[in-house]
Amino acid sequence: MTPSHDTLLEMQRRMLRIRRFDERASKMVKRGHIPGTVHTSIGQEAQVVGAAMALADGDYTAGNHRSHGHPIGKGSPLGPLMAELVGKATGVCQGKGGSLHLADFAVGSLGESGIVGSSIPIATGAALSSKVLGNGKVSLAFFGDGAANQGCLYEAMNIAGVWNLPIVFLCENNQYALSTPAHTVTSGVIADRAAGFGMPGVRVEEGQDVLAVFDAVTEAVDRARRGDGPTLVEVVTYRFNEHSEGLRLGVDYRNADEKALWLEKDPIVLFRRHLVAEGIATEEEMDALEAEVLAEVDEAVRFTDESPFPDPSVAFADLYTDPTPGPSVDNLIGATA
Ligand SMILES: Cc1ncc(C[n+]2csc(CCOP(=O)(O)OP(=O)(O)O)c2C)c(N)n1
Repeated sequence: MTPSHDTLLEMQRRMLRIRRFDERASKMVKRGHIPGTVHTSIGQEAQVVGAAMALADGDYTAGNHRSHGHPIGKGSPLGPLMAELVGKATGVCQGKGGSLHLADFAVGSLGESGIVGSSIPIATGAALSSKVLGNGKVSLAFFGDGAANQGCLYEAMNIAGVWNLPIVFLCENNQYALSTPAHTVTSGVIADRAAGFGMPGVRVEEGQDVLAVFDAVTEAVDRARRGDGPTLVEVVTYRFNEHSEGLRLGVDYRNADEKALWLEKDPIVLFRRHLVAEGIATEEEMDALEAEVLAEVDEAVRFTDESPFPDPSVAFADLYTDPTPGPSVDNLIGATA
Protein backbone atom coordinates (compact mmCIF):
# COMPACT_ATOMS: atom_id res chain seq x y z
CA MET A 1 0.00 0.00 0.00
CA THR A 2 1.38 3.41 -0.93
CA PRO A 3 1.34 5.72 2.10
CA SER A 4 -0.77 8.86 1.74
CA HIS A 5 0.74 12.28 1.11
CA ASP A 6 0.24 13.17 4.79
CA THR A 7 1.84 9.93 5.99
CA LEU A 8 4.91 10.57 3.84
CA LEU A 9 5.36 14.04 5.29
CA GLU A 10 4.77 12.68 8.79
CA MET A 11 7.57 10.17 8.23
CA GLN A 12 9.99 12.98 7.46
CA ARG A 13 8.70 15.00 10.43
CA ARG A 14 9.26 12.11 12.84
CA MET A 15 12.73 11.33 11.46
CA LEU A 16 13.64 15.00 11.90
CA ARG A 17 12.23 14.99 15.44
CA ILE A 18 14.46 12.06 16.37
CA ARG A 19 17.53 13.66 14.77
CA ARG A 20 17.11 17.09 16.37
CA PHE A 21 16.02 15.66 19.73
CA ASP A 22 19.07 13.40 19.90
CA GLU A 23 21.42 16.15 18.71
CA ARG A 24 20.14 18.37 21.53
CA ALA A 25 20.35 15.55 24.07
CA SER A 26 23.94 14.94 23.00
CA LYS A 27 24.82 18.58 23.71
CA MET A 28 22.96 18.56 27.00
CA VAL A 29 24.68 15.43 28.31
CA LYS A 30 28.10 16.85 27.45
CA ARG A 31 27.24 20.04 29.34
CA GLY A 32 26.11 18.05 32.38
CA HIS A 33 22.42 18.92 31.99
CA ILE A 34 21.46 15.26 31.63
CA PRO A 35 22.76 12.83 34.24
CA GLY A 36 24.48 9.65 33.02
CA THR A 37 24.81 9.23 29.30
CA VAL A 38 22.60 8.98 26.22
CA HIS A 39 22.70 6.66 23.21
CA THR A 40 21.50 8.37 20.04
CA SER A 41 19.71 6.90 17.02
CA ILE A 42 21.30 9.46 14.67
CA GLY A 43 21.71 7.72 11.31
CA GLN A 44 19.12 5.04 12.13
CA GLU A 45 16.00 7.21 11.84
CA ALA A 46 14.58 5.50 8.72
CA GLN A 47 14.62 2.16 10.45
CA VAL A 48 13.05 3.55 13.63
CA VAL A 49 10.29 5.53 11.92
CA GLY A 50 9.59 2.97 9.19
CA ALA A 51 9.00 0.33 11.86
CA ALA A 52 7.13 2.51 14.35
CA MET A 53 4.77 3.95 11.74
CA ALA A 54 3.91 0.49 10.42
CA LEU A 55 2.23 -0.12 13.79
CA ALA A 56 -1.22 1.08 14.85
CA ASP A 57 -1.50 3.61 17.69
CA GLY A 58 -2.42 1.05 20.34
CA ASP A 59 0.25 -1.51 19.38
CA TYR A 60 3.13 -2.19 21.76
CA THR A 61 6.86 -1.61 21.43
CA ALA A 62 9.70 -2.52 23.75
CA GLY A 63 13.12 -1.00 23.30
CA ASN A 64 16.73 -1.08 24.39
CA HIS A 65 19.33 1.47 25.49
CA ARG A 66 19.01 3.32 22.15
CA SER A 67 15.33 4.06 22.40
CA HIS A 68 14.47 7.77 22.53
CA GLY A 69 13.45 7.42 18.90
CA HIS A 70 11.00 4.59 19.37
CA PRO A 71 8.31 6.57 21.21
CA ILE A 72 9.03 9.59 18.98
CA GLY A 73 8.46 7.34 15.97
CA LYS A 74 5.13 6.27 17.51
CA GLY A 75 4.11 9.93 17.90
CA SER A 76 5.14 10.93 21.45
CA PRO A 77 5.39 14.67 22.04
CA LEU A 78 8.95 15.81 22.77
CA GLY A 79 8.50 17.82 25.99
CA PRO A 80 7.82 14.97 28.45
CA LEU A 81 10.55 12.86 26.80
CA MET A 82 13.15 15.60 27.20
CA ALA A 83 12.00 16.24 30.77
CA GLU A 84 12.50 12.53 31.48
CA LEU A 85 16.09 12.63 30.24
CA VAL A 86 16.82 15.40 32.72
CA GLY A 87 14.90 13.66 35.54
CA LYS A 88 12.09 16.20 35.87
CA ALA A 89 8.70 15.44 37.45
CA THR A 90 6.93 16.22 34.15
CA GLY A 91 8.83 13.45 32.37
CA VAL A 92 7.06 10.44 30.85
CA CYS A 93 8.14 8.38 33.89
CA GLN A 94 7.91 11.33 36.30
CA GLY A 95 11.67 11.70 36.14
CA LYS A 96 12.37 8.27 37.60
CA GLY A 97 13.46 6.52 34.40
CA GLY A 98 15.86 8.83 32.58
CA SER A 99 17.32 8.18 29.14
CA LEU A 100 17.76 4.43 29.66
CA HIS A 101 14.31 3.68 31.04
CA LEU A 102 11.88 5.74 29.01
CA ALA A 103 8.36 4.40 28.66
CA ASP A 104 5.39 6.21 27.20
CA PHE A 105 2.35 4.01 27.66
CA ALA A 106 0.23 6.63 25.84
CA VAL A 107 1.80 5.48 22.56
CA GLY A 108 2.22 1.81 23.51
CA SER A 109 5.89 2.17 24.47
CA LEU A 110 6.31 -0.36 27.27
CA GLY A 111 9.78 0.87 28.07
CA GLU A 112 13.42 0.43 27.35
CA SER A 113 16.25 -1.01 29.36
CA GLY A 114 20.04 -1.13 29.43
CA ILE A 115 19.93 -4.92 29.77
CA VAL A 116 20.83 -5.99 26.25
CA GLY A 117 18.14 -8.28 24.82
CA SER A 118 15.55 -7.53 27.49
CA SER A 119 13.11 -5.91 25.06
CA ILE A 120 12.57 -9.32 23.50
CA PRO A 121 10.88 -11.26 26.34
CA ILE A 122 8.97 -8.11 27.38
CA ALA A 123 7.44 -7.67 23.92
CA THR A 124 6.76 -11.41 23.73
CA GLY A 125 4.90 -11.25 27.03
CA ALA A 126 2.88 -8.31 25.73
CA ALA A 127 2.06 -10.32 22.58
CA LEU A 128 0.88 -13.19 24.78
CA SER A 129 -1.36 -10.78 26.70
CA SER A 130 -2.87 -9.55 23.41
CA LYS A 131 -3.58 -13.10 22.36
CA VAL A 132 -5.18 -14.02 25.71
CA LEU A 133 -7.24 -10.82 25.83
CA GLY A 134 -8.05 -10.98 22.11
CA ASN A 135 -7.50 -7.23 21.79
CA GLY A 136 -5.91 -7.38 18.31
CA LYS A 137 -2.75 -5.54 19.36
CA VAL A 138 0.62 -6.36 17.83
CA SER A 139 3.92 -6.15 19.72
CA LEU A 140 7.27 -5.19 18.27
CA ALA A 141 10.63 -5.79 19.97
CA PHE A 142 13.48 -3.48 18.92
CA PHE A 143 16.95 -4.93 19.55
CA GLY A 144 20.45 -4.62 18.08
CA ASP A 145 22.68 -7.04 16.21
CA GLY A 146 24.59 -7.63 19.46
CA ALA A 147 21.36 -8.52 21.26
CA ALA A 148 20.48 -10.89 18.42
CA ASN A 149 23.13 -13.24 19.82
CA GLN A 150 21.44 -13.43 23.23
CA GLY A 151 19.76 -16.77 23.89
CA CYS A 152 16.53 -15.09 24.97
CA LEU A 153 15.79 -14.20 21.31
CA TYR A 154 15.65 -17.88 20.43
CA GLU A 155 13.59 -18.83 23.46
CA ALA A 156 11.17 -16.04 22.58
CA MET A 157 11.04 -16.90 18.86
CA ASN A 158 10.38 -20.52 19.76
CA ILE A 159 7.49 -19.82 22.10
CA ALA A 160 6.10 -17.10 19.79
CA GLY A 161 6.10 -19.66 16.98
CA VAL A 162 4.49 -22.40 19.07
CA TRP A 163 1.79 -20.07 20.38
CA ASN A 164 1.43 -18.11 17.13
CA LEU A 165 1.89 -14.81 18.94
CA PRO A 166 1.24 -11.43 17.26
CA ILE A 167 4.83 -10.14 17.41
CA VAL A 168 7.51 -8.69 15.15
CA PHE A 169 11.14 -9.25 16.17
CA LEU A 170 12.93 -6.21 14.73
CA CYS A 171 16.71 -6.43 14.64
CA GLU A 172 18.30 -2.99 14.18
CA ASN A 173 21.51 -4.19 12.59
CA ASN A 174 23.76 -1.14 12.83
CA GLN A 175 26.68 -3.52 12.35
CA TYR A 176 28.42 -2.89 15.68
CA ALA A 177 27.73 -3.90 19.25
CA LEU A 178 29.62 -1.11 20.98
CA SER A 179 33.07 -1.65 19.37
CA THR A 180 32.45 -5.23 18.22
CA PRO A 181 31.83 -5.60 14.47
CA ALA A 182 28.86 -7.91 13.89
CA HIS A 183 30.77 -10.09 11.41
CA THR A 184 33.23 -11.11 14.14
CA VAL A 185 30.55 -12.50 16.46
CA THR A 186 27.56 -13.30 14.24
CA SER A 187 27.48 -16.44 12.17
CA GLY A 188 25.42 -16.34 9.01
CA VAL A 189 22.57 -13.93 8.35
CA ILE A 190 20.37 -12.91 11.30
CA ALA A 191 17.14 -12.96 9.24
CA ASP A 192 17.89 -16.54 8.13
CA ARG A 193 17.63 -17.68 11.74
CA ALA A 194 13.84 -17.27 11.49
CA ALA A 195 13.60 -20.42 9.36
CA GLY A 196 14.63 -22.53 12.34
CA PHE A 197 11.45 -21.42 14.09
CA GLY A 198 9.13 -21.79 11.10
CA MET A 199 8.53 -18.08 10.68
CA PRO A 200 9.37 -15.66 7.85
CA GLY A 201 12.71 -13.87 8.08
CA VAL A 202 13.13 -10.67 6.08
CA ARG A 203 16.35 -8.69 5.60
CA VAL A 204 15.91 -5.04 4.59
CA GLU A 205 19.21 -4.17 2.93
CA GLU A 206 18.06 -0.59 2.23
CA GLY A 207 17.59 0.26 5.87
CA GLN A 208 18.28 3.96 5.20
CA ASP A 209 15.13 4.08 3.09
CA VAL A 210 12.16 4.70 5.36
CA LEU A 211 9.70 3.31 2.78
CA ALA A 212 11.61 0.03 2.42
CA VAL A 213 11.46 -0.48 6.19
CA PHE A 214 7.82 0.62 6.35
CA ASP A 215 6.84 -1.90 3.64
CA ALA A 216 8.63 -4.84 5.25
CA VAL A 217 7.33 -4.12 8.74
CA THR A 218 3.80 -3.42 7.50
CA GLU A 219 3.71 -6.89 5.97
CA ALA A 220 4.95 -8.44 9.22
CA VAL A 221 2.43 -6.45 11.29
CA ASP A 222 -0.45 -7.41 8.98
CA ARG A 223 0.54 -11.04 9.25
CA ALA A 224 0.64 -10.84 13.06
CA ARG A 225 -2.71 -9.04 13.23
CA ARG A 226 -4.34 -11.63 10.95
CA GLY A 227 -3.36 -14.29 13.48
CA ASP A 228 -0.65 -15.80 11.29
CA GLY A 229 2.08 -15.35 13.89
CA PRO A 230 5.52 -13.82 14.29
CA THR A 231 8.11 -12.50 11.80
CA LEU A 232 11.79 -11.67 12.21
CA VAL A 233 12.77 -8.48 10.36
CA GLU A 234 16.44 -7.51 10.17
CA VAL A 235 17.16 -3.96 9.02
CA VAL A 236 20.67 -3.02 7.89
CA THR A 237 21.55 0.47 9.08
CA TYR A 238 24.37 2.49 10.67
CA ARG A 239 24.81 4.71 13.70
CA PHE A 240 26.58 7.95 12.84
CA ASN A 241 27.65 8.84 16.39
CA GLU A 242 29.63 6.93 18.99
CA HIS A 243 27.92 4.10 20.91
CA SER A 244 27.04 6.63 23.60
CA GLU A 245 27.62 10.36 23.72
CA GLY A 246 31.02 11.42 25.00
CA LEU A 247 32.35 7.85 25.00
CA ARG A 248 36.03 7.75 24.05
CA LEU A 249 37.40 4.29 23.42
CA GLY A 250 40.90 5.35 22.33
CA VAL A 251 40.70 3.13 19.22
CA ASP A 252 38.68 3.77 16.13
CA TYR A 253 37.07 0.44 15.40
CA ARG A 254 35.26 1.85 12.35
CA ASN A 255 36.98 2.45 9.07
CA ALA A 256 36.89 6.08 7.80
CA ASP A 257 35.88 5.05 4.26
CA GLU A 258 33.03 2.95 5.61
CA LYS A 259 31.80 5.84 7.75
CA ALA A 260 31.98 8.26 4.82
CA LEU A 261 30.00 5.85 2.66
CA TRP A 262 27.21 5.58 5.23
CA LEU A 263 27.14 9.33 5.86
CA GLU A 264 26.31 9.64 2.16
CA LYS A 265 23.22 7.56 2.92
CA ASP A 266 21.76 9.93 5.49
CA PRO A 267 18.11 8.76 5.64
CA ILE A 268 16.73 12.27 6.20
CA VAL A 269 18.61 13.75 3.25
CA LEU A 270 17.61 10.80 1.06
CA PHE A 271 13.93 11.08 1.93
CA ARG A 272 13.83 14.84 1.52
CA ARG A 273 15.30 14.39 -1.96
CA HIS A 274 12.67 11.74 -2.71
CA LEU A 275 9.76 13.90 -1.49
CA VAL A 276 10.90 16.85 -3.61
CA ALA A 277 11.66 14.73 -6.69
CA GLU A 278 8.21 13.11 -6.51
CA GLY A 279 6.52 16.51 -6.18
CA ILE A 280 5.18 15.67 -2.71
CA ALA A 281 6.79 18.76 -1.19
CA THR A 282 8.81 21.74 -2.32
CA GLU A 283 12.26 22.67 -1.01
CA GLU A 284 10.60 25.60 0.79
CA GLU A 285 8.08 23.29 2.49
CA MET A 286 10.92 21.02 3.57
CA ASP A 287 12.82 24.00 5.02
CA ALA A 288 9.68 25.06 6.89
CA LEU A 289 9.27 21.54 8.30
CA GLU A 290 12.87 21.57 9.54
CA ALA A 291 12.28 24.93 11.23
CA GLU A 292 9.06 23.66 12.84
CA VAL A 293 10.82 20.64 14.30
CA LEU A 294 13.70 22.76 15.63
CA ALA A 295 11.14 24.99 17.34
CA GLU A 296 9.51 21.89 18.86
CA VAL A 297 12.85 20.83 20.33
CA ASP A 298 13.47 24.35 21.70
CA GLU A 299 10.03 24.23 23.27
CA ALA A 300 10.75 20.80 24.79
CA VAL A 301 13.92 22.17 26.39
CA ARG A 302 12.04 25.24 27.70
CA PHE A 303 9.35 22.95 29.16
CA THR A 304 12.08 20.84 30.77
CA ASP A 305 13.93 23.85 32.22
CA GLU A 306 10.74 25.20 33.76
CA SER A 307 9.70 21.83 35.26
CA PRO A 308 10.48 20.86 38.87
CA PHE A 309 12.47 17.82 39.96
CA PRO A 310 10.26 15.16 41.58
CA ASP A 311 9.70 15.18 45.30
CA PRO A 312 11.74 12.38 46.97
CA SER A 313 8.51 11.10 48.56
CA VAL A 314 7.42 9.66 45.16
CA ALA A 315 10.48 7.41 44.86
CA PHE A 316 8.56 4.23 45.74
CA ALA A 317 5.24 5.19 44.12
CA ASP A 318 4.10 3.25 41.01
CA LEU A 319 6.36 0.27 41.61
CA TYR A 320 3.47 -2.20 41.48
CA THR A 321 0.37 -2.27 39.34
CA ASP A 322 -3.06 -3.10 40.73
CA PRO A 323 -3.80 -6.83 40.55
CA THR A 324 -5.57 -7.81 37.31
CA PRO A 325 -9.24 -8.47 38.05
CA GLY A 326 -10.07 -12.10 37.40
CA PRO A 327 -10.86 -15.37 39.12
CA SER A 328 -9.48 -15.56 42.65
CA VAL A 329 -6.96 -18.26 43.50
CA ASP A 330 -9.58 -19.90 45.73
CA ASN A 331 -11.98 -20.23 42.80
CA LEU A 332 -9.27 -21.72 40.60
CA ILE A 333 -8.42 -24.31 43.25
CA GLY A 334 -12.11 -25.09 43.65
CA ALA A 335 -12.50 -25.53 39.89
CA THR A 336 -9.79 -28.17 39.65
CA ALA A 337 -10.70 -30.08 42.81
C1 LIG B 1 23.04 -8.31 29.22
C2 LIG B 1 24.05 -7.23 28.87
N1 LIG B 1 25.27 -7.58 28.40
C3 LIG B 1 26.17 -6.62 28.07
C4 LIG B 1 25.87 -5.29 28.24
C5 LIG B 1 26.88 -4.19 27.86
N2 LIG B 1 26.47 -3.54 26.62
C6 LIG B 1 25.77 -2.39 26.62
S1 LIG B 1 25.37 -1.88 25.08
C7 LIG B 1 26.13 -3.19 24.38
C8 LIG B 1 26.16 -3.36 22.88
C9 LIG B 1 24.80 -3.62 22.33
O1 LIG B 1 24.86 -3.73 20.94
P1 LIG B 1 23.57 -3.94 20.07
O2 LIG B 1 22.66 -4.92 20.72
O3 LIG B 1 24.04 -4.28 18.69
O4 LIG B 1 22.84 -2.53 20.09
P2 LIG B 1 23.36 -1.12 19.55
O5 LIG B 1 24.09 -0.47 20.70
O6 LIG B 1 24.25 -1.38 18.39
O7 LIG B 1 22.14 -0.36 19.18
C10 LIG B 1 26.69 -4.01 25.35
C11 LIG B 1 27.43 -5.28 25.07
C12 LIG B 1 24.59 -4.96 28.76
N3 LIG B 1 24.22 -3.69 28.94
N4 LIG B 1 23.68 -5.94 29.05
